[in-house]
Amino acid sequence: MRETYKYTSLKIQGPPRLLIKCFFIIGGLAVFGVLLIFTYDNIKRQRYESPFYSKDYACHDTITCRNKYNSSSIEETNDNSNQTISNVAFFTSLYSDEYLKGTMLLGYTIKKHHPNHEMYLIYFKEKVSESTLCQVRAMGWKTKAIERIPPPWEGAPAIFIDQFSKLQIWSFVEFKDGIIYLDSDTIVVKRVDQLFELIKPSTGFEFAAAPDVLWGKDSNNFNAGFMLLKPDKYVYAEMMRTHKIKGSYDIGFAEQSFLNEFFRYRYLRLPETFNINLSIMDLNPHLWKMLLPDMHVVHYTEQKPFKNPNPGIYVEPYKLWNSLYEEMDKTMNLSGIESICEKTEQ
Ligand SMILES: [Mn+2]
Repeated sequence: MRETYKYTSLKIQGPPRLLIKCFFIIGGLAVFGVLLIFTYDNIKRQRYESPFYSKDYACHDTITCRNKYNSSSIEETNDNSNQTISNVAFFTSLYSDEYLKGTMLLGYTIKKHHPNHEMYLIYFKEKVSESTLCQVRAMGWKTKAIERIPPPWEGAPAIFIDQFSKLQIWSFVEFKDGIIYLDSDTIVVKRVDQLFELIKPSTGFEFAAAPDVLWGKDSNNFNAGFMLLKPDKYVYAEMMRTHKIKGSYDIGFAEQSFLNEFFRYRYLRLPETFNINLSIMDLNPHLWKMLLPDMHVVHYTEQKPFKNPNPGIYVEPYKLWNSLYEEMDKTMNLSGIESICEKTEQ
């Protein structure tokens, strides 16, 4: 009898235990899932609660910023006004002598495709030597000393700590029809000045950039190494105010994160061929060959040929850079420029 009892009690008690276990496991998973959705939802919502879209409205273009700053001086410009070449310019930045070679080649490739455009280089007086300035001027860069804009709070990686300074380009309002900004680790392989058409007043656009490729993946953010922009003092004033709002963007990517938040709903997305990021090679080396005929600008993000001569996986991009550098050397006599400039410094 006892044994039968044991047997039956086990039989009765077994399945409920299993059910209870299952109930707890499923219940646990459900709670975890809900928490996950809740967290994700909160992260997502934070973006819309960002100060950039709050009641303390941040303006993002010439019209809204002029209204915000209560200016009555809204000039009517129309597309028939002659866009002279002096109203537009190319810009780059040089924050240390280390990037001299990059700046020289960028200048050479801009001039090769745009012989009549002006080129400006922004730099820090305390960080760039006279010899370097002399050499970039010989390449055709007009030099403009600027003040450094430091990262507004802690956390910007060392390689990006000077990058907020490039925001000053928005203050150069003499180039009212537009500026094309390029990092000094880029080269131009096809003309890009047709882009100025995209920001004529009738289009309603004032800012354009190409998507970033991050760790071999396409990104929702644009890359700030190539930008088409319209300088404006009110937009600039708003940038100077909003970039200091702590926590409103990821300081880890410095000015690029800030600009992405600032222009998130207003930027014109350019094809990636206007900013071919070296990291497409991590994604798929075949892409390089496929995109080569369409490339306008190549951006040596991950590895700079002028800092690291070993190409690693970037054989094709390095070939391109080196062949253009040789071409420049033959045309410009770089060692001649260098020796003249070194004399100037003494
Ligand atoms: Mn760069």
